Amino acid sequence: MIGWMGKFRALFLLSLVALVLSGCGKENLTALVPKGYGAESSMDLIILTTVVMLFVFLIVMLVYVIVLVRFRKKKGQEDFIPKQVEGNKTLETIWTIIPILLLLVIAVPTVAATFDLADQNGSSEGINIQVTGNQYWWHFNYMGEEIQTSQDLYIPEGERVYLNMLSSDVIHSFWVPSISGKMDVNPENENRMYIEAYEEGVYWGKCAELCGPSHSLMDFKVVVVSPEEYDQWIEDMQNVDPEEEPLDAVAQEGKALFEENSCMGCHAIGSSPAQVGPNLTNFGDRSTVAGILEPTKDNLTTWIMDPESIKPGNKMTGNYPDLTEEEADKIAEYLMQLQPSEVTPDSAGN
Ligand code: HEC
Ligand SMILES: [Cu+2]
Repeated sequence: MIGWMGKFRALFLLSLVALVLSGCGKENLTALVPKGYGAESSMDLIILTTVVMLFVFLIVMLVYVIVLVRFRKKKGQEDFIPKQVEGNKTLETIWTIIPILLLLVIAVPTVAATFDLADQNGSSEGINIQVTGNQYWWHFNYMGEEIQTSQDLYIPEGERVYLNMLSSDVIHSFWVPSISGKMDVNPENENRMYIEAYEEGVYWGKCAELCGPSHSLMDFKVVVVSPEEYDQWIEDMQNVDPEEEPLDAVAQEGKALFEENSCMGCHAIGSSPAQVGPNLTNFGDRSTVAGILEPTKDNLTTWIMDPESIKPGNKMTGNYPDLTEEEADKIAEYLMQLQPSEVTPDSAGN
């Protein structure tokens, strides 16, 4: 038997857990603090449906309490049977019509928002990016710009960016909660959506469809910069010449090792569309290593030596010659020096 103290303690623990867990949301990874058009439109619907549900809950509770109090068995009236309202047409009509009205209140704005978010009218003049989902990383091809990049998606603040999405393997789902709703990324049948961010910053993206052992590590970032910085970034990326990168002596050695150890078989540096692995053109500017680790040289060396320990089941593991720590370190030095632009996640704030 749990006494009232026990019950109280359980309730207290439960409230504590709720309080602590509610702190788990990250500000740049929550649909509840919308920073973009799609997220705002979802938030409006979340508020609307919550208000409707709360309204229904309160009315039902009110009726419930009234019935409990008024029709409870009273002393001396044990045999009293209240008036029976079974088959009352008026009542039945009312409680059929009210839910229909409530559903309409929810359905009309929901359907309107769905059509609005699927609108592709501006796509011919707007920025178009081909998004490719891969186990367990994201590739971005800026159409018409000759720019290929991975993991960090740069977009200008306040502009609609049209995404055309396909997967190279299994079904993934593209989700940047702060900016927009999610969209499945299929191996066939291109899905399209647009995103529009209101505020500069770095927003977290997630794969939202179970796609393999490292699914939960399939993170990416959306880097929202001012329109001027965006143009600057595009120009910097277009002007990259992998052969002309300024590198120090160690990085030069790293570059040679990178070329000797079949890294180039999967990774492109520059605008070539090779896509077995992430494009590394601006790797030194990245907000992460492999989408999830802090962008430090140590983390990068660990990744190069043993990617399996970081992302189980990834497609790099075991597909290149063994490296000594010294070699991995030199390659890491080279990759960290690939910094073609002044416009970076750091310059975009947080
Ligand atoms: C068989 C293809 C293949 C080869 C060969 C290969 N990689 Fe990779 N690499 C990948 C894939 C796939 C990923 C993405 C893994 C993931 O995140 O799931 C990756 C990820 C990376 C990343 C992280 C990229 C990012 O955007 O954060 C780095 C750095 C990297 N590889 C370096 C190397 C180096 C250095 C070599 C050579 C020693 C190499 N790779 C050889 C396929 C390959
Ligand atoms: Cu995925």
